[in-house]
Amino acid sequence: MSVTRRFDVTGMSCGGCERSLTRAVSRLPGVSAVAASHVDQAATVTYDEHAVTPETITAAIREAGYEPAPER
Ligand SMILES: [Cu+2]
Repeated sequence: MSVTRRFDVTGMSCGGCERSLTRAVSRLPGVSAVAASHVDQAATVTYDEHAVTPETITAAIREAGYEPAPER
């Protein structure tokens, strides 16, 4: 089943950051949509919760060079 979840992310400062984060997260199997906003300091991700976990998504965000907020 597909879920949409908002991840708080710090460190994005422009559209280029939004694109690189979007590219990094979109690459993950099970992710169907990503909308990153440096203004909101957040990324909204739609994913299949049986194919990918929030932990994997936050790891991809961190690998891309941005800082995801801790899981709540
Ligand atoms: Cu940037």
